[in-house]
Amino acid sequence: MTSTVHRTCPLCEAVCGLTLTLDEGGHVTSVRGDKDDPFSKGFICPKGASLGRLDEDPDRLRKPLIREGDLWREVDWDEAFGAVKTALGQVTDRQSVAVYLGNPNAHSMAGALYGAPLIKALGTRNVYSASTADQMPKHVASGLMFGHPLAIPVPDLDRTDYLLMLGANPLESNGSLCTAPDFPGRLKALRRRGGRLVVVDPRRTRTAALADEHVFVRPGTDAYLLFGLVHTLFAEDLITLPAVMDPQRSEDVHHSTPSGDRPINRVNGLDQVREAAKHFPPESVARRTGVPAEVIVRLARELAAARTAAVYARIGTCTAEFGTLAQWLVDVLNVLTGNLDRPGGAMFPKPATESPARRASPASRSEAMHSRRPYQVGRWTSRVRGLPEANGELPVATLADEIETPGEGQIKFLLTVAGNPVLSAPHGTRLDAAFEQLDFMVSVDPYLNETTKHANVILPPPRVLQSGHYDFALLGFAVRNYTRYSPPLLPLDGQPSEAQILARLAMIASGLEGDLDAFVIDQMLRKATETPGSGVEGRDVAELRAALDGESGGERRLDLMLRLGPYGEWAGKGDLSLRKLLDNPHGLDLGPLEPRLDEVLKTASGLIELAPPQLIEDVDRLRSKLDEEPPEIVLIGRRHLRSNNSWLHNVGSLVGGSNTCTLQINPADVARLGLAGEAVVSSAKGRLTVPLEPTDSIMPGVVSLPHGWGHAGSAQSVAAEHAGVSVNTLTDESAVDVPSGNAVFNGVPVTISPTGVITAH
Ligand SMILES: Nc1nc2c(c(=O)[nH]1)N[C@H]1C(S)=C(S)[C@@H](COP(=O)(O)OP(=O)(O)OC[C@H]3O[C@@H](n4cnc5c(=O)[nH]c(N)nc54)[C@H](O)[C@@H]3O)O[C@H]1N2
Ligand SMILES: Nc1nc2c(c(=O)[nH]1)N[C@H]1C(S)=C(S)[C@@H](COP(=O)(O)OP(=O)(O)OC[C@H]3O[C@@H](n4cnc5c(=O)[nH]c(N)nc54)[C@H](O)[C@@H]3O)O[C@H]1N2
Ligand code: SF4
Ligand SMILES: [Mo]
Repeated sequence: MTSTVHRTCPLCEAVCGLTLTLDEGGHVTSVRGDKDDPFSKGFICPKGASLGRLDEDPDRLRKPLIREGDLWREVDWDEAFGAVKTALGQVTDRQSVAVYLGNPNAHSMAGALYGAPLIKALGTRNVYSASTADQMPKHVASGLMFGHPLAIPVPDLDRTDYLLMLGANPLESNGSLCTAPDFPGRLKALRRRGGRLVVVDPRRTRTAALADEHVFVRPGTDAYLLFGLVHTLFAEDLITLPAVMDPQRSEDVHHSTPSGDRPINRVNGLDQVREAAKHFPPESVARRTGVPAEVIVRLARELAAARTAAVYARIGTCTAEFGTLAQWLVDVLNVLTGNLDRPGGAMFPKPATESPARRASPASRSEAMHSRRPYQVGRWTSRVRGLPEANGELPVATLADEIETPGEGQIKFLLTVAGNPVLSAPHGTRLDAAFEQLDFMVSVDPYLNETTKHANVILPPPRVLQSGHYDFALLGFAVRNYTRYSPPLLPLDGQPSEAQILARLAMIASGLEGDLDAFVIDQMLRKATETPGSGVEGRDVAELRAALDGESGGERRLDLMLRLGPYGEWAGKGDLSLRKLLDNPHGLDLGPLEPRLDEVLKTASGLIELAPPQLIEDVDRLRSKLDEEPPEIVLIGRRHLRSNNSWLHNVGSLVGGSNTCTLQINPADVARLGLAGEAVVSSAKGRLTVPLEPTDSIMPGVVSLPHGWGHAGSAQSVAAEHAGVSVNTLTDESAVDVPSGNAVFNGVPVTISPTGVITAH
């Protein structure tokens, strides 16, 4: 007897619904797109189609491992947790403990629900994650402008008339910080309805090929380009939104209540932005970016003239020297063109599990407003390099410093959860050596890989199909409001769920006994019953707790969040609950995005802070390099549709073909440098020999190497055969985006020489 089941694909941000066929033994016999999913409507990509093979990869760990010297011993769960407990018990200073949370935490219920309690239980400020190798600039820009690091507007893809996209390649990545299953189809639909798509990228990507226009840009210079656009809007008086007024020059200062169509002052700092932009006229910016001045001027005019438009920028612009400035300017443009928070523009999603506090009405907020501390970065700094904290994390670019440098607070104990920083962090090769110096390391990971091989204990989560799935994080960036829950499809067979693994680690770290979920639920309920407008204000905690459904603590917490959410049965505006999601296994459409700026804004002023002082200060750094001569050759990254950072290279159907670790290089550079076949790429940090892939789709003076490779000698048999090299041998951890501390992967200066000829860098 086979069975047909439905679940969300956990492999990327597109959250596609999948329909799986399982045989009697619980093996996946087919994977298709779920046609009845109202969001993904049957879309699937090659990764989703391989979910069965990934789920049953024979190299996945099934039992915990303890390392003794170079040998690994399979142990039972109690022994594994016992070893962690003993080692943590010997730690006298909790600041010598560090945790690193990798990307799949954004895709798992365990990561979303247990990551924060685990960090709290560890009681350390040494918190690192893939976020500072990724989107931290966006959080910082949003935190400073809108008052909350998760107030991230997304392009209203299905309705916009004009999309300016920088440093993103959704035809390979399927989208990021913009959850949109079938991103390619949505872009085609945009063009079909007469809309215009402009892509800015140093490579003519598949996304660029699909666009109306592709603009080549010199890596790392997007902030200049965006400032050139802002400059033009001011210079040509193209700031069209009547509602945007500068309260500093207005009688009618803020805090007007939202009412109908009456224009409201919502913006602070217009003058400062205008002043800052004066330094970036299109002609100067053109020299730096390689984008002709007339193109910059035309793009600004087009943006302003479009009926609706959105600017969207992703990893190519984030992991760069001026990542936060670029992310800030993206939303400055969305504001100045009147496109923030309106249909067809850049809008704030309203996810089903959003907490009551996030959407407190302006009226109930006004009191709290004055006592609230504004969003801040750098509340503390890292010990060795003094880099700023952001969102409670320190930059992964300084993890090696903190392990290697003796003194109070030196990291001696490391916990990694779903991360592979040896391959993913800037200059990860240094971490490879640094991890050897640790007293103890624990990894929660299904694979023995480049990072986890340094661990003393590896705790593997169960198979994908044994885990429940809810996209707590990603649905907050969805281009339509939507919700879907996938319960576990197969029983656990005596091993703990990943949620239980993380919860048990948290209990070990806190030294407390009891049920972590019950504790969290009570805390949330107490807060909600005290929050005006939560829908349960004044109600009895015990009674509410007893009403919750769910087979596990995680499910009960999901039920609580859904009920308290904006569509929840307790919030009074809907009837969402876990039960309702279980009854609707294909997911539920919750409608198009709606304007909601008043709910979202959490700044102390109650206004959009268009010119946060920290960012205006960083503009000086940008200005100081405006006339700098660019390096002769710079390195950037890229992604491939059949890959996923460092960890899908062990699935045979996904490696090979065009998914290989090659150096894309312009044929003019190949000829100029006298290269053939392979070449040696050198940076300030390292050197690699790589096969060349000459292509005129990349700008001269720019080369591209994907990340996540470098599996030589891996315990994963397929990955070892397709080893490739790690680009993060070359990247430089000493370079960071200043406001966010984010890693710089794009625009790394390199030299290239024929094999056999080594040039000094
Ligand atoms: N040069 C360069 N470097 C980059 C980037 C780049 O563009 N260029 N991109 C950066 C970006 S955007 C990111 S997000 C980071 C990613 O950085 P990381 O998160 O450190 O790296 P991943 O390769 O995603 O590693 C994921 C790990 O999680 C494990 N895993 C998979 N599923 C699960 C699960 O369900 N539970 C658990 N516990 N573990 C699981 C995998 O085996 C793997 O070890 O890399 C960054 N590094
Ligand atoms: N198939 C697949 N999907 C993935 C992943 C994967 O590894 N494989 N990883 C996931 C993760 S963790 C993330 S964060 C997302 C990322 O999602 P995207 O942001 O869409 O990532 P990329 O496909 O790397 O596209 C980045 C583009 O930026 C360009 N670029 C490089 N430098 C610059 C620059 O300085 N300026 C500009 N304007 N462009 C530049 C690159 O050429 C590339 O085309 O993808 C996710 N989805
Ligand atoms: S696009 Fe992403 S979510 Fe959809 S099937 Fe592919 S990997 Fe899964
Ligand atoms: Mo990422």
